[in-house]
Amino acid sequence: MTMFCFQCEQTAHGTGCTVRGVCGKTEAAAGLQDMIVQAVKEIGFYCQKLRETGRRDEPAERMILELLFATVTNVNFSGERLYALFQEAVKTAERLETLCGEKLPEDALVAKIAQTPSPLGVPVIEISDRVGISRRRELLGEDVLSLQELLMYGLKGTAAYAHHAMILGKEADEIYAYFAKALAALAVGKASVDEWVNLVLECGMVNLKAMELLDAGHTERFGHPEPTAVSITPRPGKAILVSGHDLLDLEELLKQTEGTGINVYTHGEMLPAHGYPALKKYPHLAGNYGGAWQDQRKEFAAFPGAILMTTNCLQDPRGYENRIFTTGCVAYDGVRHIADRRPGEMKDFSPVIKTAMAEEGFTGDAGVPPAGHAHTFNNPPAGETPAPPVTVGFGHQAVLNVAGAVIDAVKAGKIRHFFLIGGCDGAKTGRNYFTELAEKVPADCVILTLACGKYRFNKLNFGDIGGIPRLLDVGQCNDAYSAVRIASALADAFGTDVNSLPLSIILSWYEQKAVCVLLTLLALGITNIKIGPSLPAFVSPAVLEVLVQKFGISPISTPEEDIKAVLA
Ligand code: FSO
Ligand code: SF4
Repeated sequence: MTMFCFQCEQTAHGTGCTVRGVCGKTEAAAGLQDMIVQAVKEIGFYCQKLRETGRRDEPAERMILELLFATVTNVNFSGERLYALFQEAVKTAERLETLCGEKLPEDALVAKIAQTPSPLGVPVIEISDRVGISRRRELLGEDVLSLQELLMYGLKGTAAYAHHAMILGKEADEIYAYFAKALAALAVGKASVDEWVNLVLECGMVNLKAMELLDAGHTERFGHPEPTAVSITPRPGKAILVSGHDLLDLEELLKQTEGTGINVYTHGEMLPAHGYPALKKYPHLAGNYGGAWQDQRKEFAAFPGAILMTTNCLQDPRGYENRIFTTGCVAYDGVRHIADRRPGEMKDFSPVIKTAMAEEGFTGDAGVPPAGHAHTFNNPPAGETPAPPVTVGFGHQAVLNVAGAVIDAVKAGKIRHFFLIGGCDGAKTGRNYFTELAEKVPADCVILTLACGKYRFNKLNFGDIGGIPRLLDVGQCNDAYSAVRIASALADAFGTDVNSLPLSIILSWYEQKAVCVLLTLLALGITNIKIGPSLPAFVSPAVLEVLVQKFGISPISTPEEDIKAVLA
């Protein structure tokens, strides 16, 4: 079996991971993910056939989201769990085939590649070899492969957001209908270049819908985010750290830890939770710990309590595997997994709570960083003044509430330009660009930020412009929806379109959720986006040329040059 994966920004040598993922994914896990993706294409094909005859298979359509989410970078590393998912996928594909009374056509790409319409009955490893990127590149050529993978990674990211929304009770038929249509196209594999491009852009619009649903799910349940100062100094006491994006998991954990004396800390993409009224009301939601995902091995090792990963980004947990837990779509062999909630019930986080109680917890005086943990919090050594809090909670409602003041400040020339510096963080040294860029943004400009890339600069003091903070943290990566709402409202207020606003978008990307957010921005017609730290390996030179011609996409250069170009 030959592994080949190039779906994320840290792919080996900027071309592809071939032996073991830079993320830590094994060859076996990569092969299983290839097979799951192939099975999802077949499921999509049959879902589309059912829809064409006025039928719908809801469990299968929901399963598509879960299966694709499991193949997103840094989500599921567990051979055992991936194999179980693959088996479920195959059973579903077979059930649908019977229901449809139709088989994938003999000349469909899936059949051609796998040489059998269903993955069943062929050794796992052989299938992976037949359906993986290398084999498909031989059959499709570089550019069609590139377009298909761009579509698939957009689908994976969208599936993750739609899955979150689904858990919060928010679903839309148009999302499922699109997944069936796009996956059927990938299964048959015969679209023209224009058709692939259209499917890719449609993915962007469907992702906007998924993010809108998720926003509604969050704000209806937890209220609209409010500007909130978040402590980054630990409190003495037992502790649980919650990472990932799933606010419902956090809420249930907060409920189950009430009165236990355990303090709950947010990590990474959980930071925006502090802005939601229904979450910030818990006094034991104690603060934010650490930086972005790629620092977790050092920071989790130093955390004196239990850790819960609700979504990506997970890294190899060796050293603290006995006190870290996964849940939802996340999995790692040897790590305890909190099972899904049963209808009408909460997840049972008692193993996490029990583990936290058995750990030492933070010691020392209130407000003083405990010895040995100072570095983790960007704080001075123990005994000295703690670091100031960070402020979150600038979702669309909070920003639009002060839209009048913002518009006046722009008209009066007090705010010259908005920089949206958002996206993922990662381990590459080139990502210092984003810190330097934020630092060098002129004092009469405002920075909007979202997702985990913000940890590159969110502890710096940017001050304010006439009471409007210069750094506005819009939220998680999915809150790109809020950023779109804010930009559209500003465009309306100025009687112009988003491209004519004094607004520039500089995206840092890492995994497939960033891909679907980029597709959303492109589908909305937003041009001249800069992306970094490097361009995706799966975008071929010809496909890049299309993106450059159509949307003016460009790679980042240096902070000085980019600021100069933007403000020119
Ligand atoms: Fe970051 Fe990871 Fe939110 Fe991603 S924690 S990198 S784009 O999973 O999803 O921003
Ligand atoms: Fe490599 Fe990224 Fe794929 Fe992991 S997800 S194997 S790092 S390309």
